[in-house]
Amino acid sequence: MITQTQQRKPIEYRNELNPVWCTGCGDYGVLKSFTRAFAKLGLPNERIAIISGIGCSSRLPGYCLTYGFNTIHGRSLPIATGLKTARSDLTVIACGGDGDAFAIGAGHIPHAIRRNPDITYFVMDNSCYGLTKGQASPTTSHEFKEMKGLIGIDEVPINPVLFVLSCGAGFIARTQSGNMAHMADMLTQAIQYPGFAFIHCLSVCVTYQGREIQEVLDQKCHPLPEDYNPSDQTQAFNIARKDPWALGVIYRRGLEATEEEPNAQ
Ligand SMILES: Cc1ncc(C[n+]2csc(CCOP(=O)(O)OP(=O)(O)O)c2C)c(N)n1
Ligand code: SF4
Repeated sequence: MITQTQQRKPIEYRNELNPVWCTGCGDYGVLKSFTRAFAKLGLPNERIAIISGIGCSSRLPGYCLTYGFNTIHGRSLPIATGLKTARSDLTVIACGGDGDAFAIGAGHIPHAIRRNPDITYFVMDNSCYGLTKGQASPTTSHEFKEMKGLIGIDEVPINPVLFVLSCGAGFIARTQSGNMAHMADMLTQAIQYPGFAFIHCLSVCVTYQGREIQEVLDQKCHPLPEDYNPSDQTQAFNIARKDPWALGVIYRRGLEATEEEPNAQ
C-alpha cells in the first residue's frame, strides 16, 4: 500500500541528462507522465526502481532520478520480478517498447502475470522498432506495413490488451503518449494496484511513421463509454476485441481474488 509522504514536484524525479530522443517522439510525454505520477504519489526517489529492456523507449530510466536498469532486450520483466521479490519495499516499474514486450520478450509476459508480483509494466507501443530504424514489430498494422513496403506484410498483429487479459492480468489500462494527464493518472492507479498492472500506451515514432502520426492518434483515441464497468471481465474482453482506441482502465480485478487464486474472477 502506497501512502503519500510529502508534497513533491515532478522535476524532483528528473536528473540532469537531456534525452537523445528525436524531437516529437512519444517517449518525452511518457517521461513527463512518470515524474508527474511519482510526484502525485509523493514517492521517495530512493524507493523507485525503473527496469527497462532495450530500445528508444527503454532509455527512459536513464533520465529519472530514481534507481534504474536499462537491461537486455526483452528481459525487463524477469529482472523487475526478481527485484520486487528481493526488495518488496520498492515501487518497481518495468517499461519498454512493443518490440521489447511482444517480440523477444513475449514469453515472459504470461509467467510474470501468473506470478502476480506487485509491479507495473508500462509498454510504449509505437508499432515499430524505433531504435533499429523502423522495422515492423508484432503490433504493426497491415495498413502501415503496406504503406511502408515492409516485409512480413501477411502477419496478423498482436492485440496487447487482449493478450494480457487472456493471461489473467488483474489491472489493465490503455493510454496514449499525447495525453500526459491521462498517462499520469493511469500510471498512478497502476502503481497503487497491489498486483501485476499492465499499461498499454499507444505511442508515436515520428521519424519512421511521419510527423502527422500524433495527430492521427489524437483523432482516433477516445475515452471508454461512460457506463463502462472495469470490474466486468466480459465487458473488458469485448472492448479489447472491438475497440483498439478506447482509453482508460479496461480491467481491474477485485482484490479478494488476488491472494489465493489470482486469475479467478
Ligand atoms: C538480443 C537482441 N536482439 C536484437 C537486438 C536489436 N534491437 C535493439 S532495440 C530493438 C527493437 C526496438 O523496438 P522496441 O522495443 O519497440 O522499442 P523502440 O525503439 O521502438 O522504443 C532491437 C530488435 C538487441 N539489442 N538484442
Ligand atoms: S527513432 Fe522513433 S522511437 Fe526512436 S527516438 Fe526517434 S522518434 Fe522516438
